Formats: sequence, structure tokens, C-alpha cells
Amino acid sequence: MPLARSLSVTSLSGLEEWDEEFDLEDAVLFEIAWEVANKVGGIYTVIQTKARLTAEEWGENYFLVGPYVESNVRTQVELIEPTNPVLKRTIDKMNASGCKVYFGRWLIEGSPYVVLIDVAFTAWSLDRWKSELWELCDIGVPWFDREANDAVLFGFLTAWLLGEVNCWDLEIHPPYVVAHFHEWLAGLGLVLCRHRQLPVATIFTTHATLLGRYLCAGNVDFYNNLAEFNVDKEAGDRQIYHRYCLERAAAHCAHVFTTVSQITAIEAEHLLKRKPDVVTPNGLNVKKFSAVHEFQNLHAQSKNRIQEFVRGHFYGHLDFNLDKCLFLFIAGRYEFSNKGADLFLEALARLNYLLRVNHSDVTVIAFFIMPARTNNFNVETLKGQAVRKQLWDTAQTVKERFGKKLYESLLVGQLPDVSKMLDKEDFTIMKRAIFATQRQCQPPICTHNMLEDSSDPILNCVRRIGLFNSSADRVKIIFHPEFLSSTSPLLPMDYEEFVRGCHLGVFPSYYEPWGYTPAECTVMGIPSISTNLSGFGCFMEEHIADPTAYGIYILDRRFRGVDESCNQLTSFLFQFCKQSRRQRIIQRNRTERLSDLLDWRYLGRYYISARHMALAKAFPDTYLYEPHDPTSTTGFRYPRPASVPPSPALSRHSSPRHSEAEDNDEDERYDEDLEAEKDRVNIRQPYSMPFKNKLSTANGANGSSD
Ligand code: G6P
Ligand code: 1S3
Repeated sequence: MPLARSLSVTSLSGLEEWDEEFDLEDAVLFEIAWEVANKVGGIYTVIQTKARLTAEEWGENYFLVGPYVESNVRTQVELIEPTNPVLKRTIDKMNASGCKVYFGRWLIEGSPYVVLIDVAFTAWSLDRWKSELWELCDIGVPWFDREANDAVLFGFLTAWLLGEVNCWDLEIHPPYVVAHFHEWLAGLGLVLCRHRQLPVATIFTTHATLLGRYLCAGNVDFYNNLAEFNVDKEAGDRQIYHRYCLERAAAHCAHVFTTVSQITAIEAEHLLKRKPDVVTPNGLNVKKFSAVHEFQNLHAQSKNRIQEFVRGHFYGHLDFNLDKCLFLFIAGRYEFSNKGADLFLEALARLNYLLRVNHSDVTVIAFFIMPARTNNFNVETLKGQAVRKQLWDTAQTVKERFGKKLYESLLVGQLPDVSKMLDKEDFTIMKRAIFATQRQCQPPICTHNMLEDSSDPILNCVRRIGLFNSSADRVKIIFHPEFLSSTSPLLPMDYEEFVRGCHLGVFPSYYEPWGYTPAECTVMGIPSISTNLSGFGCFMEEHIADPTAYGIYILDRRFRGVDESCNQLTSFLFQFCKQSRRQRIIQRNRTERLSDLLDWRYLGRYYISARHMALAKAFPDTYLYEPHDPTSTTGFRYPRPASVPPSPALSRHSSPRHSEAEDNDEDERYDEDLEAEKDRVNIRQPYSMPFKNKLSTANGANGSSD
């Protein structure tokens, strides 16, 4: 019998030394999710970004298990022979029994191994497995729910896989298996592992509760009634009772139950009736630049490309100064009210009014990047880009003709007669190009032909608030109902480039267990608005003394009514519009400085903690886990930046105001670096301290030394 080992969470810098303290050589980790190498939503981002750190920790003993989707495999996975003999035997055995299981390397950072299961290939077992499920726990899955049918197939197949993996050769001691299941779609595998009493340490992570998502999307005062819901009835009313049962069973069967934020932990406690053991906030792979101006330069480059698109989109109506134009955006799954698109539109209407009555010279362009059903780009939008290109070509032609005449004049030793440099033909070409920019209609709101135009919530809201991109409006709207791609003929940018080029991300979500979009903005140094109903917003509120000063605006949607929240959002937007360029640059520097907090190198510790807790619960003779309040993510707090005045009222602006006219790039660079240095000196000490505190607490509890 191996000796009992002590398990604790060590400091950020201590991660590399993990092996010394916790010998995981005998342990194997399987992470099971429907979104492994299969992008559907946020869980894909969690698994994909976390893979590098987890692969570093577990090496050859880390396997991701997901569904086989041919189109994804072709572009993301290198299929290979299983490297591990036990896994090879398992896969061969399953394939010989009528399954199709593949093994490969997922071509992402960390190159983790993936086991991909073709669930459709085993569909012949569906009825049998459904009856087994009914016999086992009275969960009846209706034939028409395709997603739930897939969940049944995936669940039985993953439990089969884990069962086979445990049939180890007798001469070798079987490994200690940790199986981490994500979301209800993968949850049945966990339930079956427990029912079959497999020697597996199980973890279940919910990234949102089914019922929470459905209830919030309806007209329900969710957070004030969390304790009151009759969960079975609510699930039944929404025809998701069977899904809900699968989710709740997984949460209850797991050795360790986790979720992504404190707010979802409370929700899970009420709706799934189990309090999560660990909160595992979502991280990102942070790419650090050696000098701050590098990411600022990237902002300027990407902004230029967005400006080009705007030139085309608003051709014939470019009566605003592009240099004073701010780009705002909201992006994500198209859940109109859950993601706060409703509040954003309403606040934009109010902002438009404020900018107009204050005679502001700022123009706001708000992008909505939310995929909906479309029939491709619309003609007017494509025409805009063609017109812009034609104007560019005309300018190039005239420039070349002009240059040639200038050159010839200089060759004969004469200064050119400027009045004769452009001839009649040049003017004709230019006039023709200008005539082509005439347009009878307003610049379009939507870039695509919508299939459900008349019932689309964003378009209907735009119709109601009357923001039609008219000249008088200071706020313009562009709805791009498709995720961005660098190969798009319209706006050829990928999402990351686009975010970098914008000024502010606006995510006023009502239901958001975590919220990757504002987190992604933060690591790219772009300020964002989130809410105190989102996991991200609450996390940042907890860890930053003055989030606003860092460009993290957190909207109160918990203690205020909708109208009040909308006013607060309007005020955030209006304050942002009043900032000078210099202030925006300084604010971006501060935002970017928070990125360490969202790095998996820091946040990965909560996953590590959950795994150790599960190992200790499943194999108590071998592993020992000393709890140290794992549900708490508190500890470190970023102080207010040294360069911010002490009054919160003044901290709205990151530094004393001055006019845009005073802005000068050289001065900006100098001030920017100075501010950065001041804040860095202020931050360095407290930043490293809490890790030490956590380390000493954990080590103290476990009696190991630092
Ligand atoms: C970056 C660039 C500067 C540019 C600025 C524009 O900081 O390094 O050269 O002036 O972005 O900022 P803005 O907020 O106006 O897009
Ligand atoms: C969920 O995806 P969503 O956008 O449907 O999981 C994400 C990853 O944990 C989370 O960030 C998001 O808030 C949830 O809502």
C-alpha cells in the first residue's frame, strides 16, 4: 500500500515544485466534456486554455475525453496510436465491441492527448441504455431530445472507457484515476461510475445550471427568489426535467462538486441542492509583452482596420470625425436579456440623448457580435466596402498621375505649377467616384440578411428606440450576427484583433456564471463593463480595491431595478466618452496590469485543489487532504493605483482631464510609462504577499515547509 501523502495548494511560483510534494506518478487524470475539441460555447475556452497548465502538471497521464466530430478532428486533431498500453488495449477492446473510439493529440498549447468517441456510431445501443437508465434511477429521456440522447450515449461510453481502464494488469498496481466531468452533457458518465463502484475519484463542474439559464431567460425575478423555486415543477414546466435530473444526479454523486463562481455556487446550492466544494474560477493563457507600448500599438493597428470598415459602412454619411469615434462592443451567445443586450441598447439610446444635448464631438459606434440565423451578408453592406475600395483606388490613380507630373517637372529643373498638377480628367475621375458614394438610405444596422428579421429582439429593440444610424445620432449601431473571422469579405478580423481595436467591451449580463468576454478584454488591456451578477464581475470586485480606476466597470444589477441599472450603465458610458485619449491610454495600461489575476498560472490552483480533494475522498488510505476553506477565492486585493486621486468621485477619470487638442503621442508615451512605473512600485509588494499567505496557511495546515 503506498504511503499516505499530504496534499495542499501551493503558491503560484510553487506550482513547478508540485511533484516533489505530491507524487502524482501513480495517478491518471481524465477530463471529460462535450466541448473537448468541439467548440460550442465557453466550456471549450476553459478546457482549451487550461490544457497547457494541466498537461505540464500531469504530463503523459492527462487525457481529455470528448465526442468525435469529423469536421473538428480534420482541423484540430492529429490522430495517432494510443501511447499508453492500457489505453490502447481499452480502445481496441471497445472498437472490437462495436464502438468507434479515436486517440490523438489536440493541436493546441500543451498538445494534450484526446480520446474521441463517435457517439452516433453506437446509436444502436441507445434504447437499451435508456432502459438501463430508467431501471437504475428512474430518469426517462424522451426520444425527441437529441442533445439528451447524445448525453446518454456519451455517458455510457465514457463509463465503459473508465471501467476498462481500471482493468489493469494484475502485476502492475492500478493507477489512481481522477475523472473530471464538465456540465450535464457529460454528467451521466460520472453517475454510472459511482453506480458501478469504479475506483475513480470523480469531480463534477457545472458552468451554469440548466434551470438557472432557463429561468433567467424568462420573465422571472431570479436572484430574489432563488430559495423559493419549486425546482421539479419549474424543470417540468420547461420540459427539461430529464436533463435537470441528469445534472442533479451528477452533482450529488461526485466526490467533489465545483462551479465557476461564488454567485453560481449559491445558485447551485438552491437549484441543485448541493453546495459546491470548490469554486474554480476560469482563467486564460496570458501573453505578456515585454513593454507596455507593444499592446498599445496593437490597439492602434487593429483600430485602423475597424476604421476602414466603418469608412465603407457609413459611405456617403461620414459626417463625423473618425478620430473622435469610440468603438464599443458586446459579443457572445445570442441570449438577448441574459447577456444584457436589452440593457445595452436602452443605455445607448440614453447616451445618444446625452451626447446630443451636450453637443459632444464624440461619436460612438456600438457593435453587436451575436450569431443569429441569417442568409449571408446583405448587398448594401457589401456595396459599402466596394465603394470604399473604389475611392481608395481612385485616390491611388490620381496620386500616381500627380506624382508623374511632379517628377517630370523636377527632371527639367522646374518647380511645378501646382494649379496645373490636376487636369480635367483627374477631376472627372474624382467626381465620378464621389457620385458613387451617394446613397438614398441610411447606413444599415445589420450587416446580414436576417432570417427572422421581424421578430429579432435586437432589431425590434432598435426599431423601438429609433437609433437608425442617422446623421443627427451620436450613437450608431452595427449588428454583425455572425462570429468574426479573418477570412470574412466584410470585416476580415478575428475576434482577438477586433477586441484589441475597440475601446470598451460592454457586457451587462443578467445571467453569467463566469463571463469570458470581459476577462478576454482585460488580458488584452481593453476596459470593460460587467455586472455584479456575473462571476467575473464579482471576482474582480473582490480582488480590486477600485475596479473602475483599472477600467473594470461593474454594473449593479443585483440591488437596483432595471431602470436604475440602465441609468448607471448610461453614466459609465457617458463618463467613458468624456475621457481624453491620454486618459484612455493610461486606463488601458492599468487594465492590462490586472491580467496576472486571470492567468491559469494563478487560477489553476483551484482545479488542483479540487483534484486533490477528490483523490483524498476516493482513496483515503493513500491521499490526505487538509481543507483550507477551498470555497474561498479571497485573499489578494489589487490596491487603488497610486496615480489615482483618493476620492472615488475623482477616480472615474484616471488622471486630471485635459483636452484632446493637448494630446501628443510622445508626451503620452512618457506619461504612460511614468504612471505605469508608479503603479507597478505600488503593486509589487501586496501582489506577491497573498500567495505567500495562502502558501503558509496551506503548509501550516499540512505541516510541510515552504
Ligand atoms: C495607442 C497607440 C497610440 C494611439 C492610441 C489611440 O496607445 O500607441 O499611438 O494614439 O492608442 O488611443 P485611442 O484610445 O484614441 O484609440
Ligand atoms: C457558460 O457558457 P455560457 O456563455 O453559456 O460557461 C462559461 C465557461 O465556464 C462561462 O464563462 C459562462 O458564463 C457560461 O455561460
